[in-house]
Amino acid sequence: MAQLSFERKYRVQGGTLVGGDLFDFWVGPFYVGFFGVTTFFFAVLGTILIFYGASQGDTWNPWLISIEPPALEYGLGAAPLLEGGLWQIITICAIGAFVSWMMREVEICRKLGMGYHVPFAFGVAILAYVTLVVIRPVLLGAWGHGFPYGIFSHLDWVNNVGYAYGNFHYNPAHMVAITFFFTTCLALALHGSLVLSAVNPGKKGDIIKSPDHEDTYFRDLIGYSIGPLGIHRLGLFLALNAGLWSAICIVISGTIWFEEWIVWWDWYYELPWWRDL
Ligand code: UQ2
Repeated sequence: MAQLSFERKYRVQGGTLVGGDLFDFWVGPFYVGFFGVTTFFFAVLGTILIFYGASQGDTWNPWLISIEPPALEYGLGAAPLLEGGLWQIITICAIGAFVSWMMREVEICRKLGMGYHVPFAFGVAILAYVTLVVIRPVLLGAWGHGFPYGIFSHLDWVNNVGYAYGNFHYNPAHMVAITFFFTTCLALALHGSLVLSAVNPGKKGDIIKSPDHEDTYFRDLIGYSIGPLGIHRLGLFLALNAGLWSAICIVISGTIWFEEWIVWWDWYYELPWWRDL
């Protein structure tokens, strides 16, 4: 279907959650909607504040610019603009923009009569970010536990918070998260290569192969095919769990676990059948 007639068919009215028909229009290829307006508002305001913060800092080197969260002494209170207040407002803008974007995805799902898988998946990504800058700081009692908004500075933050618990790779939830990230890569490499091998089989003029061929390939190889729908369920499951366990591994650090992570493994030699040997 040509792009123009395709758009005429799918640019359907309705499905909005807020604003009725008021924002139910497109700007070029982009659906707007109430949440398009709020996404734009928060994104522009947050970006302006980042540039303002940078202008008040001591560098324009893009690697080194950093918007710092408040000092721990401010606790969960509001800080002056240049002492973490900007970070607090920028965080509100970021969450406002991310959630608006997700709700705009929901409206597009409703418009097209589709499932909510895309906004749900994005919601898990938002949850990971909110865990870092809201949930864990609130549980620890200070906004200063959030991470700074800068390229190198957030790397330093990850490094320092990691070493605060010894070697973070001993964190079992971190291990699970990494395993999900790696398995996500494996699944996407298998899926991408399999689909390309079927749809782009070689010589020009060859007829493309079908999902039957894809199934047969893996049945020949390992005796099992998860199927063309199943691989996408598996992929979504793996990717969402990567984000979810990342959020879990950091939120348990300092809230329910306070020592170096390697100590957690003491449960193993404290098992009853050899603890008293
Ligand atoms: C598959 C299938 C696809 C795929 C892939 C498989 C026809 C086009 C990649 C094979 C996947 C399997 C066997 C699961 C692998 C398990 C893990 C944890 C990586 O069967 O259906 O659809 O793309």
